[in-house]
Amino acid sequence: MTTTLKPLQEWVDSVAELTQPDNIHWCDGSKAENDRLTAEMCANGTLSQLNDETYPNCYLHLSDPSDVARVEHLTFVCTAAEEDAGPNNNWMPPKAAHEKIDALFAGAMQGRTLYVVPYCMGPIDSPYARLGVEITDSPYVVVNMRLMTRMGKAALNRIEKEGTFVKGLHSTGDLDPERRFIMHFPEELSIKSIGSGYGGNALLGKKCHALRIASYQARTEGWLAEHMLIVGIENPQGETHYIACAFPSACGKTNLAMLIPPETHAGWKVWTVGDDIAWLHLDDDGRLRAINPEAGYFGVVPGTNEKTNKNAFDMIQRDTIYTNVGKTADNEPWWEDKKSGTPTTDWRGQSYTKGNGPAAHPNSRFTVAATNNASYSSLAEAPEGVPISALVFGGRRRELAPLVYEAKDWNHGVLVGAGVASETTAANIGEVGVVRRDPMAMKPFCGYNFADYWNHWLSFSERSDKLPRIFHVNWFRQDEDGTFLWPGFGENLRVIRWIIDRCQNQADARSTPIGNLPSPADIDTTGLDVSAETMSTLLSVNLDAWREEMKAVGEYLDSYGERLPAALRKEQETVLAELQKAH
Ligand code: GTP
Ligand code: SPV
Ligand code: MN
Repeated sequence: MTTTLKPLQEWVDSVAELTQPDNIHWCDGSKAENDRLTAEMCANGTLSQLNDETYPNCYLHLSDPSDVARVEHLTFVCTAAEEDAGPNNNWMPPKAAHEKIDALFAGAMQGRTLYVVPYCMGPIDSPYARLGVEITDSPYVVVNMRLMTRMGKAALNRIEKEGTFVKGLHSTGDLDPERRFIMHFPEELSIKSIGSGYGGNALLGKKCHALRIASYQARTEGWLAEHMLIVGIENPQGETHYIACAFPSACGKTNLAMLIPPETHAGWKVWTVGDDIAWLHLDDDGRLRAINPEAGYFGVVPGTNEKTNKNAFDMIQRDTIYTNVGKTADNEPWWEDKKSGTPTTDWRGQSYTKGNGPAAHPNSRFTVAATNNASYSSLAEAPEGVPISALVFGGRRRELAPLVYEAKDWNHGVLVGAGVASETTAANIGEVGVVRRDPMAMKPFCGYNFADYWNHWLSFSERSDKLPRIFHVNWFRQDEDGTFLWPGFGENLRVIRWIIDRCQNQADARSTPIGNLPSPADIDTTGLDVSAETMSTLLSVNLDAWREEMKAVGEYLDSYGERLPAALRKEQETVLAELQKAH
């Protein structure tokens, strides 16, 4: 296979000249191709097959111990003007960036095969879908891209018809963190990544294309590319409402996207459209519609069990690539909180001993096709997407942020999103558990200046009067002993119900300076072991603490300087003034 599209052929030729591979293979996405690559990787140790009786068609990949998460400090947005990348991104001038990274690509594929991976982000027949081609020297990336995107022949056909595609060049290089860079050139619709084989750094369709490059395109074209799950909530009357939720990495998107309703909620159903990324467009009627650009899940493994996330637990019993989990003596995958089995080997491939760190890396991941998920929505492949009733922001905060509150209107909702703060997680290399600002859960993923991004968000209120309402949730409040106050997981449906009822003007709320909150009686806690006192803690607003928070949000916004939209600063001033008045 090659291509009739001249610019694509020329690009592949020029990359081959630079990187000097032994072979070039154009991926067609077939099962036969996948089987051959999998067999080759099993033979050379890149993959090992897990217990085929209990985990049919499941494989384990152990990555280099230095290469287990995204690397925000090595991720760059290279726009011509530094201001366009903004204070939220690392920046390098495009010319210098190309020179630096091309020097690392020179000869990098010697002794390896160069794979050309055409892919489509979004349903293949959707007008909202976008195309890309990833060149990689990693067969592990190829088999992951086959699960995560619509990859192969059909994508190439559409690329040849449209002529436009995002160029992504990837090599695992020598895995030396000193020679690892993830670079984005939004003005050229291109990505260059070297030195890592890990998910977000290497599966270029995901964070690099579908968020960083796409967010940049979305701004000029009038849509949004967001770090959001998309889920349909069906009530016992058979009505389904779709919501999209932005939570930072490892803060509960996959879990919420496929939650199992609690036993007290007979007749409720949950339908997964997406678990990580949403592309949102205004339709002709002014309604916001969402598609999931992905075709699979690259999800956090630890913590997944029959109680917390049964749909995920079941779907990863077969056809799954595990990355950096432990193993049992029976050659089954094992991770912390799996609740069954005993680990004998850890994620480094060494024999497991208690007290010597976890068996599974905290950011170990599963890769699995969305069609394996029992709650996969019948509208997940709809070319026109699903209509969104509510947008929900969230963070992981042991203090301060209530269980749920509703923004007063769209512009206030943009402030709520811009002010999101969350404790850092193992999804990025770096310190874990430190509260930082993560606006709209997009801090690591916005491909341009956050000031311009907020301006773009604000502009939607002038374009439509049918926008979804905006909310903020926090499943992660803790008491002094570090125990979670809210049971979370499936029980989160109780909070989602209030959100949907609010959207239909069917639920009460009390107005506070930070937004509208339910009273404890407005959340159905039937059958739940949460005391009235805890509920009132979860649903209270600490005015003193919030005054400090709102001042900090103001300082944060000011750090964006002249480009900061005045309307956003005004929202912050209004909330702060109300907090001061309430004092
Ligand atoms: P990325 O894939 O990194 O974008 O993460 P995500 O937002 O999809 O996070 P995920 O759903 O995988 O959850 C990450 C971790 O948070 C897992 O260990 C979950 O078990 C845990 N978690 C998810 N939801 C809840 C909840 O409601 N309460 C508590 N306490 N923990 C949760
Ligand atoms: C995240 O870190 O938000 C992820 C995993 O979803 S990765 O694809 O590595 O970005
Ligand atoms: Mn994510």
